[in-house]
Amino acid sequence: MEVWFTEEWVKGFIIGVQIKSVIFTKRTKYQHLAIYDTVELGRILTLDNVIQTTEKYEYLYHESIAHVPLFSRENPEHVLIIGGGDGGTLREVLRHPEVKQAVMVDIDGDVIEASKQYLPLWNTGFSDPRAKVLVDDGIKFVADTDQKFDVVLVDSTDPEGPGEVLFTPEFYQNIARILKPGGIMCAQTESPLATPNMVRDIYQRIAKVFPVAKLYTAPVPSYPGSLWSFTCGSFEADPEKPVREPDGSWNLKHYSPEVHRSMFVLSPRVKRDVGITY
Ligand code: AG3
Repeated sequence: MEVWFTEEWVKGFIIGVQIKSVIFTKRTKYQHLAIYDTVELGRILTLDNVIQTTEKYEYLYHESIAHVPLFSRENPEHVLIIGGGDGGTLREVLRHPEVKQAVMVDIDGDVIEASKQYLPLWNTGFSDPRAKVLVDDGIKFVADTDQKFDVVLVDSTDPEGPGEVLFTPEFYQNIARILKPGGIMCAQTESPLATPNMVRDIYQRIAKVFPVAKLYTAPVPSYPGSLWSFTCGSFEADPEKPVREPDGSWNLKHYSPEVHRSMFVLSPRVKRDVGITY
């Protein structure tokens, strides 16, 4: 018998992935967590029945969320990741030798533990001595910390459920407060093709707090619309222009300086839907 995991991208449109086996499930304090092995996408992690990450396509998302803001900064020594419990973003951040410390704050310790155990591919970051992994509320962390960061990444779930608070103006204001001069933040901001109004709302909130707010996209075939967006916010740093580049030994699969610049090229439809005027 074939077993399929399905996710509704928008009302009336679902996508499915055929399951080989159930590796782990748990109702955590915050959400329903599952890890499956699948026929086509390798291992996948879902939260509340929403696909968060897949072995086949995780590099598209993680290289995009991490390297665009990090390569826009000359010397990114201190990096904060809010969310990102599966460890993929942490892994990409720690590729940069300039990074002295990467603090990752995820509210759900069960996601971190299950990812460490069942997603070995994602996990090279957790054992790095520069990684400081905290199980804590990201909202509280950014409101309370005295530390300042070169780069802040928001690798959250969708703005429904536990992730909702990570899309509020207060949260973005606190991120602005903890950025070093010339620092930059970058958040995952949903799909401009599947849920354009949601992207517009989030983008406009970020643009109210940060004088420079720039949206870019990457293909992620396992997420709604299969085109995903990220938004960088800063006071002066320009996220469109890489100031450093990876060398061949990094073996990146999506990111390159050319791709970096191309990600900021948006179609007329996306610009119109999101209300982008630059
Ligand atoms: N965080 C963003 C996933 C959003 C997916 N949404 C969806 N499938 N509706 C991914 C976490 C990876 N580190």
